[in-house]
Amino acid sequence: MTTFKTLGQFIIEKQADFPFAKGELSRLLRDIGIAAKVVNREVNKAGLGDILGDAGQINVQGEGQKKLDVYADQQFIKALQNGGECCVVASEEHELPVFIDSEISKNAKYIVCIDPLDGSSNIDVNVSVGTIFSIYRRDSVGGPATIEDILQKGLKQVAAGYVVYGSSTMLVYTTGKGVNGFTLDPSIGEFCLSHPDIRIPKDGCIYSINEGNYLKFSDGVKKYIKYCEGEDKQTKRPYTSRYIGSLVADIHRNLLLGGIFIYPATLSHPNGKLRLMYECNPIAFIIEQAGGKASDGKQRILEIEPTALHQRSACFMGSLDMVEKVEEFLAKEL
Ligand code: AHM
Ligand code: MG
Repeated sequence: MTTFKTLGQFIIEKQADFPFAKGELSRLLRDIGIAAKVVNREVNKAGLGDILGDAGQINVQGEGQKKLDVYADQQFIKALQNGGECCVVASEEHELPVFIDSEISKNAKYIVCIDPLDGSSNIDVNVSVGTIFSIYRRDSVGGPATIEDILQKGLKQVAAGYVVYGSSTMLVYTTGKGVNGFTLDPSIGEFCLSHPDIRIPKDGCIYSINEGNYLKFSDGVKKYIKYCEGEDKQTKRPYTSRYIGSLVADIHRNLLLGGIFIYPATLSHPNGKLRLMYECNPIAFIIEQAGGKASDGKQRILEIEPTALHQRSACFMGSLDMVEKVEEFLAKEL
C-alpha cells in the first residue's frame, strides 16, 4: 500500500513544534488549503464557462479585474470568515481591509494578507497563476483589529505560503521552521506532501526579470543583466533567462532549481511593481526559510517597515549567492 501524508495530517503533526499552540493556526492553514482546492477547481475549468474575461471592475491598483480574481478573493474570504480564526483580511482586491465581524471570529487573533489570484494576465492564456498569503498575529487586544495590526514587518509573519495552479497544483508553506510543498492529488482531492524540507540551491543559473523594461532599469541592474549574459565557464555563464510573468510560478521554479527573481524599480514603477504585504513579504519569508535571500536592493525585505496596505517594493529574491552578486552591482551604482 502506498503511504502518503496529507496537508491536514502534516499540519496537525507540526502543531507540536509550537508548545503553546491551541490549534488556531493549524485551522487557519487548513481553511486556506480548502479554499485553494475550490479555486483550483475553477482555474482548471477556465475557458469552459463564462468565467473568463473581465469582471468589468477596476481594482485598487487601477487594473482591470478578471472574473477569476474576484471569484478567488470571495472564496478565500469566505473560508476565513467561516473558519473563525481570522479577524481581518487584507487582499489585493480590496482597497480597505476586510474586517471579519462575526460571533465565531470575535476572539480571532490572526491576520491574513493575501493576493488571491496572482498573475491574472496569464489566466486567459492557460499559463500558471497562483495565490500568495501571509499570516500575522494581531498585536492589539480586544475590540476590532486596526490598520496598525496589519502593517507589521515581514519578520513578524507567523506563516506564509503560496499555491501554484500549474501543470499540477501545489501548496508550499512555512511557519518559520523550513519549507514544505504539497501536491494536489485530484483523484482523492487532497494536498499530499511531495516536497519535504525544500532548500533553494545556494547558487543557480536562472535569472528571471522582465527584460522588456531594460531601458528603464538602473545602471546596477543593467550591469547585472549583462553579467548574467556574459560568458564564463567557471560560473556557468551565460545563465538561462526564464520569465513566466506569474510571480508564484517564477519563484517556484527558481526555488527548486536555483535562480534569482528580480522586479526592480523602473521609471514607470519607481518603487517596483510588486506589493510588499501580500507578494514580497510572504515570498521573502519562504525564500529565507529555504536558505535563500530576499532584498529590495538596499535592505532585507522582511525588515521593511510598512506604511500602507498596498505599498510596493522592488525585489531581488532567490539563491543566496545570486542575490549577493546583484547587490554588489547595486552597491556600485552611481
Ligand atoms: P498582478 O498582481 O496584477 O497579477 O501582478 C503581479 C504579477 C506577478 O505575478 C508578476 O511577477 C508580475 O506581475 C509581472 O509583471 P510584468 O508583466 O510587469 O513583468
Ligand atoms: Mg498580484
